[in-house]
Amino acid sequence: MSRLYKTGPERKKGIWKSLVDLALTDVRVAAGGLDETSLEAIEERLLTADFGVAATLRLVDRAEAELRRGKARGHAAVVESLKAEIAEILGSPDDTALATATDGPTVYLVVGVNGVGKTTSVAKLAHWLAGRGLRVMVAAADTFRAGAVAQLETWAERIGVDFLKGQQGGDPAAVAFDALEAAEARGTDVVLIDTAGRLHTNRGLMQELEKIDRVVRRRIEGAPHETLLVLDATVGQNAMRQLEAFKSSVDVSGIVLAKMDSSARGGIVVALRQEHGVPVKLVGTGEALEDLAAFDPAAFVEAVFGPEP
Ligand SMILES: Nc1nc2c(ncn2[C@@H]2O[C@H](COP(=O)(O)OP(=O)(O)OP(=O)(O)O)[C@@H](O)[C@H]2O)c(=O)[nH]1
Ligand SMILES: [Mg+2]
Repeated sequence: MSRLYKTGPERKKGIWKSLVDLALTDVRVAAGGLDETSLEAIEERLLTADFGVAATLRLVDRAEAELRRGKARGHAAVVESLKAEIAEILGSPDDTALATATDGPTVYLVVGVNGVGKTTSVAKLAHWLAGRGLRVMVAAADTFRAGAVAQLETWAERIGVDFLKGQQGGDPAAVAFDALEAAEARGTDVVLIDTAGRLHTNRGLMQELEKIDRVVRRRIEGAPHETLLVLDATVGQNAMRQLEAFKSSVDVSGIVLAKMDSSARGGIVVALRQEHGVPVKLVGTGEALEDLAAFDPAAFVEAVFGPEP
């Protein structure tokens, strides 16, 4: 499925295609005249698409208010009002742009539970940034899983970016520290720190992450400029719990929603923002280096209910 998304605009639209299919049917049902039944249908579809309870209620309330304003306001008006409400939840495009340092290296710390796509996302992001002419370094602060360092090193070689590693089983905070030292010395533009997968319920590993974060903060003022939580788009509402838990340890500034190519439920983007105020900034759409897109709120809003009937 990942091969579906090949080029620019088509690829962008493609990311949210399945979500469109889901919501479209019900709003079309509503075209003949929105009533309680169609409101319920919209509610059900939003929940199925992972918008979450809070955002769903907010959206259905808005649709209901539109409905009360008069029968003349038909399907198109309801869709427009829902779009406006979603746009309001998602906020301005500035919120979804990656922050950069004003001086010295920009540092992104990449975190998340096991197997969600952290290392792949680091590689994709490094590839993207390097393609824009930036000098990039990837740091393997996953000293825990055997093979993790080699995995990142292989990507770094392929992309042609700087790579820094520590000792297997060593202190990941020390790797992060060394990476920042090296980045400053070499004039690196962006440092991407890949961390080990950790279950948010494992207190010891969460404390280790807090230490990495502390070391980065002390070493470079303003860093990390982004703490990116990678979430697997296929896990549904469990993503909310992961965000909640990581937020209590580190200052999660943005989300990389990986594996969106395998999920039909992109509403999680809205749920995460509505319930935790954290924006999705990047979307992973496959296993290849090119399969990463900047999250575009306007494109998302346009795609959710599909083209005008
Ligand atoms: N389809 C799809 N697969 C992905 C995507 N991102 C990552 N993967 C795959 O998911 C698997 C795990 O990816 P990794 O990047 O190793 O995940 P990780 O979070 O670094 O894993 P740990 O370091 O073990 O916690 C790999 O097989 C990746 O190819 C994506 O956007 N789409
Ligand atoms: Mg990894």
